[in-house]
Amino acid sequence: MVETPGEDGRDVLAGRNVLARIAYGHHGGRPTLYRGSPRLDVHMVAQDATPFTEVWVTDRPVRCGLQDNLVYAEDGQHFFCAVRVAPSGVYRDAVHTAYGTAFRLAAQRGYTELFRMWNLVGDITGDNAEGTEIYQDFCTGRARAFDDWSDHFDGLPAATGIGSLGAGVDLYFLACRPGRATHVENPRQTPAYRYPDRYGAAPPSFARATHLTSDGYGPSTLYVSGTASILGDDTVHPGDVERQLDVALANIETLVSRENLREHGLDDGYALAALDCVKVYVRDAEHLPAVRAACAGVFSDDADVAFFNVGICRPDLLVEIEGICR
Ligand code: 3EB
Repeated sequence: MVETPGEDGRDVLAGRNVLARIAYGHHGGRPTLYRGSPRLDVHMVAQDATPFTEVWVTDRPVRCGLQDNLVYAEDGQHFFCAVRVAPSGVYRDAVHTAYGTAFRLAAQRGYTELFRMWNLVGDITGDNAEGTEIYQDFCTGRARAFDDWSDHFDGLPAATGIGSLGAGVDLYFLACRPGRATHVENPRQTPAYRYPDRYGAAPPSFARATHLTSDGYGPSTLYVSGTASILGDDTVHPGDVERQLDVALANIETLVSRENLREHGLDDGYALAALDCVKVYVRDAEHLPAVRAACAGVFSDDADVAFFNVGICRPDLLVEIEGICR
């Protein structure tokens, strides 16, 4: 469902319709409608690095809408929504409202199965105006929205919570009709929603992965959340990017394995080499060459792998990885 477009920016890629575009580039901005689909520009790439556009496509006709800082699109089976939360001294109320508005729209239209979310947070480990870490401030607002809507949505979906180069928060997510999603945890890691409160007043609202059964067109798919060097709830190997990368990869390997998916009632199972649409987030630019080299030996030559030099949600985490198995 993800592709990298050509330069012509047409609405239809290889005969398919665009559900949404997310431009990982040199600047951010309000979400817009562009040639009949939502478009979100996120400031995730420094001036000297190459931008990258993520495109969600579908064979079904797409309808879309724009209201204030929110865009959405639907194809009858899938729902995409993006919201920009403007830079602010304190984020929890604005994030609560942004997620609440988006959840209401998804629920009203019958897309009650959330399956993948991204949260791009400016100055993620910096302090807000009250001296609380911005990531923790964000998590509080998000948790309140999930709490409000827990009767409408079943469980927490796969997610990424990562730094951006801009200010403010960009969030986007995908949902579908009920009955297709299974949320997956990792035996090597404490579920994030059960992290102890020393990591923040409200725990992060996400699952380690979400499995989506086929809608009758494409294959079934496993969406792997942002995964870092965390065992239980502890960061391991602070200061050592290569060992952190090994732990993150081992976490994903266990997460996507047949053995773990069977524990969740699923038939599938994947190897690391099946991971595609990979995003690798690296905190320190000096670590990029080593991380790129190590990843080249792990992911398939056919996989799309994008690298980003951005903040990560704990100051001691140096690298984080997400992807999709089909
Ligand atoms: C972690 O495992 C690392 O807040 O949505 C990974 C994926 C992380 C998603 C989120 C945070 C989020 O806790 C950080």
